[in-house]
Amino acid sequence: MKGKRVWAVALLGAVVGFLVLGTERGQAQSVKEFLLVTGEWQWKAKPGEAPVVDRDSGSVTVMTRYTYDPGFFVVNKGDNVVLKIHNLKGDHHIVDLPAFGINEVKVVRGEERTFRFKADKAGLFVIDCKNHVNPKKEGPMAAYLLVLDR
Ligand SMILES: [Cu+2]
Repeated sequence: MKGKRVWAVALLGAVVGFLVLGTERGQAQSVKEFLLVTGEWQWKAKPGEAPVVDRDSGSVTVMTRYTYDPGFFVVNKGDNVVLKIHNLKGDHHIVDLPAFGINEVKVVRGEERTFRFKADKAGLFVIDCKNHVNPKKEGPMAAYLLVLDR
């Protein structure tokens, strides 16, 4: 009788251990997929309307900025990230996220590019566009990836 109880406890332990390890393994292989689109924002003065002050160019009657949308997303360290970037606005953008091996990849209007990487380090990372780097170039154009350490 005592021997059967030991085997039952051992079997229960094995099942619990399998479930816990299986769950952890499942989390480690989590895939997070995001679709970012490029956006274009423009302000244009109507007749008689006062100009606005651009921080670099001074008074202007037209101002354009490019963005990634969404501009912020969060994953866990260890996640496999699938990042799709669809250029809906703008002639081309140059996507740059060197921390995860994306180095100045051109995405032309209408094109959707898919990038895959493992978020193997925690921190806040900038997805830059190297075409729209400052206000004179209708930027900065950036999205932010927060990788949580767990
Ligand atoms: Cu851009």
